[in-house]
This record gives sequence, structure tokens and C-alpha cells, in this order.
Amino acid sequence: MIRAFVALPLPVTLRQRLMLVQSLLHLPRPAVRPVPPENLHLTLAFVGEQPAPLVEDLHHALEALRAQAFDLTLRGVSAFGGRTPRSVHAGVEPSEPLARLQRKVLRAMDEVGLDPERRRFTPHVTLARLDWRRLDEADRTRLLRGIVDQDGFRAGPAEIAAFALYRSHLGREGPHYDELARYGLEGALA
Ligand code: 2AM
Repeated sequence: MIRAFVALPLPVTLRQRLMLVQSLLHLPRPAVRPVPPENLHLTLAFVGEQPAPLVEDLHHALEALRAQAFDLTLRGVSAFGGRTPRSVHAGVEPSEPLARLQRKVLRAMDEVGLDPERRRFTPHVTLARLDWRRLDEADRTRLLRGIVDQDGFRAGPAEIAAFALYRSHLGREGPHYDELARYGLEGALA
């Protein structure tokens, strides 16, 4: 079985800005686990644990997918999880080409018999995952204040010239991602 997902690898300019934001946020370990720079990505679709031949079929469907390169701008920092936040992420400026690409990836999954999650697509880049219950009051306050302080964050636009299929290995030190294949987008300058 292969645990897989489809995502945008991020241009180095965006990755550097995200690392800067991580360094400005209060992310006390071990309750908070910042995403290592090499793991920063924007998920288009989570594929989950699947038999290798099915992931191979998905790879061929993604190879056949045609979509345009586009500019991506990151904007704002916030948390998922409501009153008990479970992750901190950078947001993304609304982008129709990004939404179109994500729909095409879901269609490719459909074509090969994978059942993609139909949750509303909320594009984001996870910066840290956390266990809220393990944070004391002072750390909670500093973390939330940091998020509010970073709300003006903006990075880009940067060209997205490709998307990729990843394998995720879950380890005790956190997940490790291997890029299985990269798919170029049409009209990319880079
Ligand atoms: P996240 O960034 O919002 O946590 C690899 O695990 C990627 O797939 C992560 O970026 C994660 O998104 C996303 N993902 C979506 N649904 C998931 C699920 N049910 N389990 C694990 N990861 C999931």
C-alpha cells in the first residue's frame, strides 16, 4: 500500500517567506510541530492508503491532465480547528486556475476509481500541527497573538509551473514525503 497525495511543490521564494513566518510565530515544541521547510506544500487532493497499481493508474491519469501554469499569492495566517486549534496555516488568495487544477485532479482520481473527498477545497499551506491541550495558557496566548500579528502576511505572486504526486511515510519524527512524479503545467515560463 502507498499513502499518497497530490500537491503543489512551492517555489523557493514562497518557501523562504513561509520559513520566516514560522520563525516569527510562537511554536513551542513538543506540543507544536512546525512543518520542516522541505515538507511545505499546498495539498490539492489527499489520496490516502492505496494499492500500488491504483496509484500507478492515478499517475497515468495525472500525466494526461492538461492545465495552465498560474501565479500563486499567499495571504494571511490562521488556524484550523476553531476553539481547539489543531494546525496553523498560510492562506491563499482566491485563484480560479488553482481551483480548476484541483477539480481536474479530483476528476483524474474519479476516472481511475479513487473516491476523492468532496469537502470544500480550502487551499492552504500548513505551517505547524499542534496539540492544543498540551499548551499552557501563556503558550496559547502567545501562539494566538503571533497568528494575529501575521495576518498581514503576503508572499508572491510566484509562478506555479508544476504539480506533483507524493508518497507519505509516517514516522515517529513526523511524516517524510517522497516526490513520486512531477507534472508540468502549460505555458510555464520557468
Ligand atoms: P494538511 O496540510 O491540511 O494537514 C499529506 O498528509 C497532506 O494531505 C497534508 O498536507 C494534509 O493536509 C493532507 N490531508 C488531507 N486529508 C488528510 C487526511 N485525512 N489525512 C492526512 N492528511 C490529509
